[in-house]
Amino acid sequence: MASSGASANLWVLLGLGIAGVLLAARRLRRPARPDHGAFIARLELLPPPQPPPPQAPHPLTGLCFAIADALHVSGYITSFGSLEWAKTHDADAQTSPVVSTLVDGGAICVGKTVIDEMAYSIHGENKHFDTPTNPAAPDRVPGGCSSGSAVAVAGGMVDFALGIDSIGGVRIPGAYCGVLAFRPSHAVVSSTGVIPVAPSLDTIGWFARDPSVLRRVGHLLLRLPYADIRPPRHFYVADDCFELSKIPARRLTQVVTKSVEKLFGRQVSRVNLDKYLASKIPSLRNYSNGHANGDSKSPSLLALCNAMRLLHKCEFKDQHMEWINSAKPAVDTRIVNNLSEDGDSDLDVCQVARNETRLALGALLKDDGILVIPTALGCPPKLNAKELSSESYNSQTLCLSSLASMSGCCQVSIPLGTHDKCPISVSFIARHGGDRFLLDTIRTMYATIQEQVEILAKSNVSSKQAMNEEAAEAAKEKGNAAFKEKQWQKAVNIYTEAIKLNGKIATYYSNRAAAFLELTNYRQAEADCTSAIELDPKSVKAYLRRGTAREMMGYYKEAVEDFNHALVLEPMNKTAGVAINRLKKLFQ
Ligand SMILES: *[C@@H]1O[C@H](CO)[C@@H](O)[C@H](O)[C@H]1NC(C)=O
Ligand SMILES: *[C@@H]1O[C@H](CO)[C@@H](O)[C@H](O)[C@H]1NC(C)=O
Ligand SMILES: *[C@@H]1O[C@H](CO)[C@@H](O)[C@H](O)[C@H]1NC(C)=O
Ligand SMILES: *[C@@H]1O[C@H](CO)[C@@H](O)[C@H](O)[C@H]1NC(C)=O
Ligand SMILES: CC(=O)N[C@H]1CO[C@H](CO)[C@@H](O)[C@@H]1O
Repeated sequence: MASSGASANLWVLLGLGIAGVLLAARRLRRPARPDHGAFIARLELLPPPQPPPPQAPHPLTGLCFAIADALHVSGYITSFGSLEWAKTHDADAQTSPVVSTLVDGGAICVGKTVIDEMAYSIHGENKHFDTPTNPAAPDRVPGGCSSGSAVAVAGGMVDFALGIDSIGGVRIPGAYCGVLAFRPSHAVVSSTGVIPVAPSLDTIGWFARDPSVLRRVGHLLLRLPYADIRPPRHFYVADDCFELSKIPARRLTQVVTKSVEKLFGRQVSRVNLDKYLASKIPSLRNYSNGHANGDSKSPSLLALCNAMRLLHKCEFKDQHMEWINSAKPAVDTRIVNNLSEDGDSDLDVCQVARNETRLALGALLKDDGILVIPTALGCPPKLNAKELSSESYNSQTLCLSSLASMSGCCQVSIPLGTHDKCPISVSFIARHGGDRFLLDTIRTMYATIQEQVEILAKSNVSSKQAMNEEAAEAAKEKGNAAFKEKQWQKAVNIYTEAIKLNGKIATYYSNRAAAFLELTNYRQAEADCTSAIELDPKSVKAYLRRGTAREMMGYYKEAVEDFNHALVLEPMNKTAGVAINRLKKLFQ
């Protein structure tokens, strides 16, 4: 009994020690926050009772959702991502109609989520409320402005969430957090009861993990009657846009190409979008000049992006400059500085460009076409990275998002698994008004796309292996050449490379053993031969070489066994026979 008491004490001590280690490890990490810091306020808006049968239950029954804190809820102060804004505004009297529509449709609204300060940026960082943690890549930004909504969906806290998207505010956090993100056509979803950012670009978008949920929410918000699903007929992959991406283009496009082939039996078409737009948006022909990156490879896209940024800035100023002036020290200096840059001279050109862009994409896509582009440049930047404030990161990211923002077309960002451990995605764009077609297309294609992501991930592993095997064979040839030139040490080094690339080939070990024999390193030679024999028990050379190594080290008995084994495998081998005779004489 005494001993069992002692061992119980030991277990307690061990347990304490492990707990101590765990505590220490936890302290090193960022303190865990409830809900990844996605929420600003928790609330509960409950749906009305179900209608009595035989009427159908509410369409969103069983789903819960969150809203970006730019949408009003009666009785709550909307913070607009800024403590100062919250301090200087009263609680709202009216709930935004989009929110009421969803609640009336059967979904429960559970909270308001963090957005970038005044919904101005695309990064997802917020000093007032702290940056929500990206569940898919905790050391990277979640993307903005609707960061908290994307995080709430990615972290599984809600089924879907609303965000606002002017210059990418739903699409970018969707891409960075690895969830589906939908930006509807401009002005098809009511933005009443939502704080405006830049009205000619503003949309209310939504996030979901499940394409059916994405579509059900869409049907309600877009007030779509149910109708037959129309299959897409044309997919246009914008090759030049994929060149902007830092992810290998094939990793993104192959999944789409294969899925389209499998589901619709069609090939995708390739377009150079920049060239196409150059001919279709004459108003912007000179617009990329005189701006930063005027020598860009994508002058039309850059012009479009510059036009979008100008509209965004000017309209934002119209909405909020007065308040900013009254609250200045409490507003992020980066916002204030950006707003004080250049004049508003080209605003008319930008307005015309919006119309031209919508016409251009409408003419390309018609009723049944999908444009395929990357949603973002690549991995989300690391938290606090310098990249976030670099002009090239911002302008290239916004080039991609300006297509839908400027044309008013609808866009969905689709997660495509991970690359270098961070989420990556691709986007589908349909013409303005093609929202239902786009949502149907995603629901039809989503499972196949994810299947192809899996297949690609596997084939990539095997192709990596194949590449290593090839490289190992090439190294062996080089090793043999060095051996022929009697460069023993060099040969050893190169065979070592080959073994590192592919450790499963007996010849590499056996050849290195030959070089070790020349270097009179018998112990290594013996070890390599043993490895070679384990991999290939019929390697006569390995037995002969090990026999030689053992003979040189004075292990005659073992040496004879090796030579005998070689003779069994190759009865006529003179080298083996001669060696056995030599050793037998030694014994006599
Ligand atoms: C673009 O610039 C060229 C010469 O620099 C000029 O002739 C042309 O009118 C300009 N186009 C527009 C649309 O401003
Ligand atoms: C853009 O198009 C709309 C309708 O198609 C029209 O009312 C508006 O005047 C156009 N704006 C410009 C700047 O051309
Ligand atoms: C994995 O896939 C990517 C994208 O298709 C490609 O660029 C890369 O070379 C592949 N890796 C290997 C080892 O084949
Ligand atoms: C003995 O076998 C080895 C390995 O197969 C071979 O390289 C060598 O030429 C053979 N020697 C003779 C004399 O047959
Ligand atoms: C969001 C935005 O426009 N940010 C810009 C603010 O100004 C700096 C300096 O000009 C730019 O680098 C940012 O991209």
